[in-house]
Amino acid sequence: MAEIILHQYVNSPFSEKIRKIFAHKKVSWRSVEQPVIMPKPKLIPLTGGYRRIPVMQIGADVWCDTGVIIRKIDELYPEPTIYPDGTEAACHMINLFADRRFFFSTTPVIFEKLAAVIGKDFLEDRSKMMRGANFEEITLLAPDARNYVRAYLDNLERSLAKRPFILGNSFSLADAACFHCVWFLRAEPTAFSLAQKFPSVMKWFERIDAMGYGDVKPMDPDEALKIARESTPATTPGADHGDPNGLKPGMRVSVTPEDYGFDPVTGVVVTSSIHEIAVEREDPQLGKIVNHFPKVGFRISAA
Ligand SMILES: N[C@@H](CCC(=O)N[C@@H](CS)C(=O)NCC(=O)O)C(=O)O
Repeated sequence: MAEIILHQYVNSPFSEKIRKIFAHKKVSWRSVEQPVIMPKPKLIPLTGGYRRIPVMQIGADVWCDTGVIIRKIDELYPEPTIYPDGTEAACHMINLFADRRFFFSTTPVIFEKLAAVIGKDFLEDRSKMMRGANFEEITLLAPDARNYVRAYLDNLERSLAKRPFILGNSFSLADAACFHCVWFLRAEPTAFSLAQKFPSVMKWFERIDAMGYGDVKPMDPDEALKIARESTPATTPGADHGDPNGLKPGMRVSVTPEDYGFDPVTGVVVTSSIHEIAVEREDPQLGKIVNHFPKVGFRISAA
């Protein structure tokens, strides 16, 4: 198999979730540092428009969104599991909660202080990405967000006082998912002080922080593009015979995030399942690329 490449940046919380799964499964991977704001000229040819981070590449196959990245890593490296003791359903529900509620409660708390120093370019980029939302006004949300973050941390504290990990004695996807939110709080000292009031959360945080990132070596973005150009997508065609909307291989569709970063990716369906859709595109620089997306959280429409 071609190498696993993660397109990411150091300060990206969603990448941190994936880095911890790499650590748990002792995966060897390559890290390509991508820009924090648009333009991303060495990412977009791989994704066909999708701008969010992280993105995982293996040859000419590219996985967009951690929802589908996690499932691919787990398919390649099932052991050690990220779903100990039959906790797969609980893990995915907690993962969704962490991405959609916990993470979005941490951002106003952090940016209340950081907005003044972070630079106009970043704020403008994120306001555009959120379409309509004014990222500079995020500080107005901070008081309520602080209440939410404390409540989520208190829920964690109550479990972690009794056991080392969120779902029991072993690390799981639930830990990686909630860890990335607390890790993001550490970007700003007063935000992190909310978490520091919870002793068992802090012990858990330090334990996961110490896990490292697996066996990682940096890669130049041009090398990743060359690998994509010289590879052929490895995805085999397949159909989801139970698809409730009649989606079939060969259909031309656009796939767009439902929440932010509304850049559609258009291609021909190669395969689909309950959890994933994969579309093939012809990229002018790279040739054939297959992009994989989770079905949860994305809008699929005929193109
Ligand atoms: N649902 C996405 C969310 C990814 C996300 O929001 N990532 C942040 C960085 S941690 C992002 O893309 N921010 C905008 C950017 O980097 O351009 C996932 O699970 O991958």
